[in-house]
Amino acid sequence: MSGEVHDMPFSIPREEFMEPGHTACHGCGATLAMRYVLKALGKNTVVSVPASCWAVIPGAMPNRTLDVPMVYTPFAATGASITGLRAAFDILGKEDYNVVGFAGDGGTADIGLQSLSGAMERGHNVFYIMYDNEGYMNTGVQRSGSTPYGAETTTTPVRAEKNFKHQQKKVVADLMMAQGVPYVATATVAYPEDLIRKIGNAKKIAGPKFIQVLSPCPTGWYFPTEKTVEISRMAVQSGMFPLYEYYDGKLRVTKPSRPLSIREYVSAQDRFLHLEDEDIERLQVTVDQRMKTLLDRERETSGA
Ligand SMILES: Cc1ncc(C[n+]2csc(CCOP(=O)(O)OP(=O)(O)O)c2C)c(N)n1
Repeated sequence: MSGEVHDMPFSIPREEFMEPGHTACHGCGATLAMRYVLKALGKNTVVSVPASCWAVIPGAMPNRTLDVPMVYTPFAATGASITGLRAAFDILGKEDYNVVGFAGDGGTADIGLQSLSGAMERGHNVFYIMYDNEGYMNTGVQRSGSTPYGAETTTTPVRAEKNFKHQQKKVVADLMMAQGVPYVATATVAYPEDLIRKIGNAKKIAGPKFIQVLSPCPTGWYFPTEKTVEISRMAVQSGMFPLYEYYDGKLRVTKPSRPLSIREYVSAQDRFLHLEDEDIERLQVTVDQRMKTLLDRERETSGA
């Protein structure tokens, strides 16, 4: 296993709850995210999925790729649907079932944010997994609140002017931490051990749990399909997507052991092809500031 995140001995559960034959694009990071989440949670799990890539990935009936029950929910309503499902499972005496919302970044950072925030605030025993591919990918690579500064999308087309996304990424995990959600973490598909271990920790908390999983998208980020895991790892090493875990009021941040520059990260994806030195520098400054804020918070909450 990689020494990047954890050097503890760890074994990934062998059982699979995703069958071959899904309809995702080649190299889809979001399929890995689902596969690892289900490995960590096991068969007593029900998944609620809103309009998104994951609404089409399982295929049309009678085909299916998941070996657990799945509910399709309206785009804005993942938070509401998981609290309803939780109540129903509890009434049926199935308290041991994991109820999981599994939504994209558009469905989480944008249209579903109030539903998510309400569900977390009401304190239900649910998981919310945001698979973050940094855009509305299922409908043709439109920008979302979670798209990073500098990225080209079909609604921020570069063409002749510098018309890329000029706003910074809205990080929903940071919002959830600020809201005081009992368990919040970030993870990515390059580090399955880290993701599975975090879900194991989250499981011990009988309340709301939010995990944001960076899930690179070769179709919308414009990189070769075999590089999904590599790009995901580079996002962590460059500080573009820091890995952390927050519970018991304490923040623990993973410091990249082989730091990369933002220039190295953006150079690997054509969605950033048009960026000039000053744009990359602006992104680097923001990334450094956010890392400093997280490390300061870690120090404060650890009492050190
Ligand atoms: C109320 C509503 N508005 C718009 C849509 C159209 N729609 C379906 S999927 C989607 C994009 C979803 O983006 P995201 O949540 O980021 O998931 P991804 O497609 O990237 O997996 C949109 C806009 C819809 N289904 N419902």
